[in-house]
Amino acid sequence: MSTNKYVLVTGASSGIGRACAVAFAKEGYNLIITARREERLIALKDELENAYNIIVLYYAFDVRDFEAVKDFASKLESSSIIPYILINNAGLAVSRNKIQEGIIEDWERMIDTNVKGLLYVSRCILPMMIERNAGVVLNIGSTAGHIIYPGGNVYHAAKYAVKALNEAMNLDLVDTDIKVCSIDPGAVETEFSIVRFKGDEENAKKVYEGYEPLKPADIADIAVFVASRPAHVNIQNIIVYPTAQRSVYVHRKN
Ligand code: NDP
Ligand code: 8X3
Repeated sequence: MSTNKYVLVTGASSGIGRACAVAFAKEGYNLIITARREERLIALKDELENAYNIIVLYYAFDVRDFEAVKDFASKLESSSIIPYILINNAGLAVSRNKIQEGIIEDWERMIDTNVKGLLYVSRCILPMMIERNAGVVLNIGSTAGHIIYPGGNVYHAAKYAVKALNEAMNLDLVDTDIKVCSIDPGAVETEFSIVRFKGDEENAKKVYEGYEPLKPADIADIAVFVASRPAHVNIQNIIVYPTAQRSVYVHRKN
């Protein structure tokens, strides 16, 4: 049965964001799903509305485009739709070059999406949530925001920034009832590595060989758990690795 509350998920067309949409739909939440690939959003809307008898709104835009984000937020506002849960998930890594060999465009995609995109969406949506004085922000950070591996440089910088922004958001919202948590996974098998290796599926597959990585649904379970704690309980950070990964070390069989 619908809770009448809306969950806004950025990056809902794939991976962790898609799994979060499915998990919250199962809990009876209505959804606002966003990403750039509109056809995937439409297919997800159809699937979830049919399966769970909820309302799913979709908006296709690029989180790097502040005008598009503003326009999206004002459409919600003019329909009096205020997200109860905001999942800042849209993000990516591009390449694993050393800094001295880095590609500027890749750096800009990572910083603009993971850091500025998260800020743009938060800047436009938080005022509505503050006015209602309720809700939960889930920032999808990464273990890459806690420890560095070779070639990760700018992706790490972006995810360290997400860690900083999560802490800052907690402080900035201390006089509200809005809770803020960064969920920081290690390796999750999604399209992440295909994007990182620019469509090279063979190389992407190797990232997850010889051990059992996390699944997107594992992260979505955690998101539902964090969001469903009592009002006075604010889990501010969760770090989760596959059992075969400790820190940057992955134990692969064979
Ligand atoms: P996927 O590539 O499967 O999904 C990424 C999602 O982000 C897609 O829905 C994509 O949609 C969206 N997205 C990317 N760029 C933009 C943009 N400019 N504007 C709007 N949406 C965008 O990867 P994951 O599910 O793995 O990644 C989700 C988050 O989880 C990211 O923040 C990532 O850093 C983080 N993470 C991932 C881990 C992993 O091992 N997979 C581990 C730790 C954290 P579209 O292309 O349609 O716009
Ligand atoms: C994505 C996972 O292992 O590249 O944040 O840091 S990893």
